[in-house]
Amino acid sequence: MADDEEDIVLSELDDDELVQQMHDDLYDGLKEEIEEGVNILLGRKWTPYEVLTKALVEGMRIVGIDFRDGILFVPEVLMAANAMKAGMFILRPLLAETGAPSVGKMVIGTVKGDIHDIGKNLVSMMMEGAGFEVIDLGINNPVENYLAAIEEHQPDIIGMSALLTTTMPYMKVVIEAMKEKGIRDDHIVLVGGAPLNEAFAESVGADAYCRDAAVTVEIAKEMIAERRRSNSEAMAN
Ligand code: B1M
Repeated sequence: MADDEEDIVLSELDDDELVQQMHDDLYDGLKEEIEEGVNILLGRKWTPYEVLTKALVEGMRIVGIDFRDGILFVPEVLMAANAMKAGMFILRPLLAETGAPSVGKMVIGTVKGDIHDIGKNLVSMMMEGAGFEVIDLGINNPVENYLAAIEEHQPDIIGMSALLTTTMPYMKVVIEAMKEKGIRDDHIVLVGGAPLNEAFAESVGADAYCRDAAVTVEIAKEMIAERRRSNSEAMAN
């Protein structure tokens, strides 16, 4: 590390410089610096959502490009992911601090064979922030975990995440199992993850593909409202 880099005092940087530095620190997997940067931006009255998207998610996007291009390898990306999670840990309660009554319940998990969880965690955080109750099943979930959680929690929404082209087909396994049990139409099924798209979501029988966490919240709210409208119409008739 160059001497001038050692001397950087995060709190003395202006907002743009600090965000740029946080992208570099995320890239280098510097957990404590990310925590410090997040706290400084919050202290400067940035909203938790701005900190999340501009400093953390954008930084991780850059990491992703260099991972794809073979410039970064798994251990480095793991360190970046840990630094990102440390930042998210600070933001989570702030994003969830709406105090709104639950607008619906979602069970979410990353599918079997897949251990990527940053995107899923972001979705959970944003959904909680929007007033949803979220039951997070974590990573590497076989179909049995989804079915057990559906039975236990009776959620409005089942969310599935997959980041690998090899694991995304597993979403169909879960949806088919729901069909076999006759419970598919009792729940809204939302899917997401970088390699997915709308055509894929349709092909596996999901209700919608969610491009990112903010879109997930919008779609979830719309679909729950629609479902409640048609249920009350059905009861009235
Ligand atoms: Co992995 N990895 N990785 N990785 N990794 C990718 C996905 C990859 C695209 C990198 C690349 O080559 N460019 C590539 C997949 C290629 C492919 O399948 N076509 C890849 C690979 C190959 C692998 C390994 C196989 C590498 C190896 O071992 N040789 C291995 C697989 C392990 C496994 O799962 N079995 C592996 C391992 C890892 C790490 C452990 C090192 C680490 C994960 C750490 C963790 O998650 N705790 C890691 C990471 C960090 C990545 C990248 C760099 C970043 C993923 C991420 O966190 N993005 C990723 C490259 C990339 O995606 N550009 C890559 C940030 C996050 C905010 O975005 O996850 O897309 P994302 O989530 C978004 C949306 O997609 C959406 O909303 C989120 C928030 O806006 N969304 C949902 C996601 N899930 C949703 C669920 C919903 C709704 C929306 O439900 C309703």
